[in-house]
Amino acid sequence: MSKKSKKYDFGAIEKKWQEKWKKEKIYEPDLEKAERPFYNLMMFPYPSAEGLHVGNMYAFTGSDIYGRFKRMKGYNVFEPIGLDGFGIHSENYALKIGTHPIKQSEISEKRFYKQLEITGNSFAWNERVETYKPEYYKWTQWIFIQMWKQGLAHRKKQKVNWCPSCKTVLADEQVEGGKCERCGTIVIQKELEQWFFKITKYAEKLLKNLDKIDWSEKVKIAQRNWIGKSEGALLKFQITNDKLQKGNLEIEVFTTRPDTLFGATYLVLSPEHEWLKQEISNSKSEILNKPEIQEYINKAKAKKDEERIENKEKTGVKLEGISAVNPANKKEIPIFIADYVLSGYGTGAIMAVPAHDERDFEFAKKFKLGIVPVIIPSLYSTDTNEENAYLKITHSDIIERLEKYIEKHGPILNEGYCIQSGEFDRKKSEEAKEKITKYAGGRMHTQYRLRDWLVSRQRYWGAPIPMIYCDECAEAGRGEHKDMPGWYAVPEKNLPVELPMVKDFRPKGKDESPLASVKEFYETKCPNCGGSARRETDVSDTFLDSAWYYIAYLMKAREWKVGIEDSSFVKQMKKWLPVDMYIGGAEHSVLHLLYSRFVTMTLKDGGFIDFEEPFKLFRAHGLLIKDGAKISKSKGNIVNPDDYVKNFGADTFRMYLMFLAPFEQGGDFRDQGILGIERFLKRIYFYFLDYKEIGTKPEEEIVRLLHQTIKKVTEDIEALKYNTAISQLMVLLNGLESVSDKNVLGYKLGKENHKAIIKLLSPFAPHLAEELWEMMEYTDSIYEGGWPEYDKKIIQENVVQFVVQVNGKHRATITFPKGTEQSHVENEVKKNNSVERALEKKKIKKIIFIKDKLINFVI
Ligand code: ANZ
Ligand code: ZN
Repeated sequence: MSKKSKKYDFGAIEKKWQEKWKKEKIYEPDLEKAERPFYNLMMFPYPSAEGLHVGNMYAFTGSDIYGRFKRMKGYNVFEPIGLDGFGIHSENYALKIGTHPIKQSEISEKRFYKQLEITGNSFAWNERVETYKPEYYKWTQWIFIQMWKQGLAHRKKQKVNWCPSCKTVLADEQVEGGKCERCGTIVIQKELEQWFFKITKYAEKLLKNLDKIDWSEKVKIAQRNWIGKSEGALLKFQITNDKLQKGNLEIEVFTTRPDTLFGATYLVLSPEHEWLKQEISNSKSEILNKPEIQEYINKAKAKKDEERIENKEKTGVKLEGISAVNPANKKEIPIFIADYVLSGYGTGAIMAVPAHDERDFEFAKKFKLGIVPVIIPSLYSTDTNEENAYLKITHSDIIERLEKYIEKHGPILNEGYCIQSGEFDRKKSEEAKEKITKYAGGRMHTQYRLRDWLVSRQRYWGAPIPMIYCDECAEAGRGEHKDMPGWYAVPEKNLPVELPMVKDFRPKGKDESPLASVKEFYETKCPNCGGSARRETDVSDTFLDSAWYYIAYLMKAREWKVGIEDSSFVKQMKKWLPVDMYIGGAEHSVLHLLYSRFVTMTLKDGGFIDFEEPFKLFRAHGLLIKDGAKISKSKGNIVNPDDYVKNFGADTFRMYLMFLAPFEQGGDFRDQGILGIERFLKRIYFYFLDYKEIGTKPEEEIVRLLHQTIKKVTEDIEALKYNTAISQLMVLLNGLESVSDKNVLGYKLGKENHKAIIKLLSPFAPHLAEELWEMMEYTDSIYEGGWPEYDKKIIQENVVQFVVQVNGKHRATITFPKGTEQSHVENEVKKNNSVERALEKKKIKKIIFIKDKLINFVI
């Protein structure tokens, strides 16, 4: 029977190898003994019952290719998988379809793992973890307690984001463009007491360490922006009127431009400013227009921050009856409240410098307030001598010109030189910052935009926060932290605090969790006095679950028998952590990726681990697009990977996804493209099926192509440019098939070279590669003997380095194929910049050409 009649039966091939991999546990490294550990991690998925979508598969495949490549290179690769099933996402889904989340999570889990099995990833299946299992969240709770012990967990009352649909508070990071990240409902503000983690204490470290880690630049930028470091000053302005005694009342502002203080012509408070609140309720207040102010405050409340910042039409109300004193020039200036000043940033009050700030300028124009320029950009001077130039610009008509300029073009935002600033005139604004701050009795201050992480949720489906509140101890002023009387952590030996089975798990919307109506749950004993006490009934944000999962996989490997604090676990963590390669979505830049870094830093400071950055290398993959939109349910362009795997095979589908574009860029999903990859894999299959060993010496040309391919595929995988690695494999196959005597020449490559070809293919199409290896009756394993190496000499053999001279002087060295004609060399080298410059467009008198070596232009 002719072999040709055989078909590429991917279904049978893939099933066969998946079973074999599972049975032989070849993707389970020995976590204790591994000599070359490589932790290859893909971002924790949070599937609901909708299961794996093509976006997950895209991410996982890209990560798996990298892991397989490292494995072939001789590393002991650990590539675990699990799922983050706690949280609003899963809970909302359970609510929607009317099953209990405990039950729904079982269904989703089964379905998800089953789907994953057919994708052919080299997962370490034994170490699967799920965040909603008590053995897992025991440690989530333990981490909460460490935060508490380190003084990083605290309760405070403040305006927080509230999703009216999910009926819970949300962290700043979970609000996207004013909407709930989970359900898309517009988020409102509520004043509530909540649990926070003091991530702000780590702002500087989170920022600085970014320079030390190798991460996708766009993610670093997003984190830098989110942390939002501003260097400036805190300045105090006295409040005054005829009756008020000077010096009693002060309002502090934060400014990044203390150099402009002499130009501050009014003060603005945010409508939520604390002092204002007191004044409104103070019957002896000097403010004369309280009702008008109260009305403005009420209106501002309803507006979201974004709206307030972006609003072109500035609004505000002047505080009648009082004014402030500019601490630099002692001039009295008016005070306003306006919603363009936010309460959550800086001190919630600003000094307004309309000549140099856009928003202040708009406001000043509308309310007809003074605009005093105090900075002049150096570009105004025409004289190169700074002193002379300065003399000219301080001339009064220049100030007039400056005022006119600002009137016409708006504020001058750049730094420059101080003018109209008393003794600071002539100083560079950069230098003046500190000096003016000191002069005005202020202090330099660094401000971060980052706010503390709100971690409590009024929901059911999460890890209960392991805290206990005792009324009696509170009244007596007892507690584990002075500033939080009555609060005690659950003793660690009593962990986990199990989430009880509660029939009615729906969020109530009464600012509390459904657990708050479950007596059996919340009634407990005070760890301090033994009296009756109440458990915290909020659960923690699911992002706390996923902040430490990279450690959980290693704990699961020890069957949860060791804890993070166990000395016997330290060795294992040292060996495997931090993670060597992490791949995931950039949409988690300020969620998971920031939280995870923070939690890791606190574990380091707690003395449990010896690194402070969890992921040495992080690469963000791109997004899959279909019909011009990101693939998502709301866009109605969902692609179910199961169908494609069934119809085309996992190998084809994997390779197709990776062929779309560079992995970090994402790609445009189109059905037609799959057929091309399917054909390609078929051709490879039949190429090997027809293989006959021929004893003659391999053709130089085809060996070179192979070595060029090894080089390209190796470098491209390293750079996650899987698409061009795949196209190079296509070029290789074309070469193998198209050399003159199709059925002979390619095969002349010999056994070792053919092994190399299969290995190059294996990260992309792992099942087919194994099948070919077996078909060829190679007796060693495909994983032995390492990744193919290329020979530099073979690649370069037919190229030469041409020395290019102009009048005998070396100008460039340029590579050409051996034997290139003079005319071609001449044309090409003239395009080189330094050669072109040396020739100066002059007439060439003579050309000396030495074949494969040198070209010299005489001009
Ligand atoms: C005076 C000034 C003069 C300012 C000037 C800017 C330019 P970043 O870089 O974002 O930190 N500001 C301070 N607190 C604010 C708040 N709660 N709401 C709205 N705006 C606030 O910006 C800091 C600058 O934003 C501060 O410096 C302040 O305006 C304003 F020529 O003070 B500046
Ligand atoms: Zn007590």
